[in-house]
Amino acid sequence: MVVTVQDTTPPTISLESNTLSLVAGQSFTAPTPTVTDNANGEPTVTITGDDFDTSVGGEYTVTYTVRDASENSATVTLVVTVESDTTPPTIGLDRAIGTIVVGGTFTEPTITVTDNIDPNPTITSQGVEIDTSTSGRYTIIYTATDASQNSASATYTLNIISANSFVTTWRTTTDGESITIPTHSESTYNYTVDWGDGTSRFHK
Ligand SMILES: [Ca+2]
Ligand SMILES: [Ca+2]
Repeated sequence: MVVTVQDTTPPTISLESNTLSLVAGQSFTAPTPTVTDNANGEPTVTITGDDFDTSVGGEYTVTYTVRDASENSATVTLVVTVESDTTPPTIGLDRAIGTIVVGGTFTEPTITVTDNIDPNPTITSQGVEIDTSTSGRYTIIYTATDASQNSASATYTLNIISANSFVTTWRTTTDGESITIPTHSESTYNYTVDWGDGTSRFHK
């Protein structure tokens, strides 16, 4: 006599936690569930709803279904909350000011960008076209924008000076020390003081 025992007991499926939080832009990997069944053989697990856009804030439900060989099934859900990224990138330039003589070559500053989420924020620059054939002063604004459209800017100033200009360098060693640059009252001047601490001031 052959006795066939019908398996009518569904598998069980559970997650360590039924909720999960992400910040927009972080990658999502569906956590592995714990599965048991009364019968021999590995029940199959299918996951749906796990292909949501992690760059968009919101609440998403991921459904796990486990099924044994006798078509008994059970489900468990995971609610994923994606928080919007509201933190702008940081942008830095290796120098805030540059000086070249007329006819010289402008080399862009080195730009350093970091963000809390986006590994590659977009960098754009804004400013008038630089004409190195005449003296002048240019301002270039560099802007970094992350995937959630948060942005930050840094300003670069380029001075193009005529060839008969010169640079005078002064070293101060004590706090509050003053220096005097000799000028003639009947002459006109056009110069920039670079304080050496990242700040500078243009004078006419
Ligand atoms: Ca079963
Ligand atoms: Ca960000």
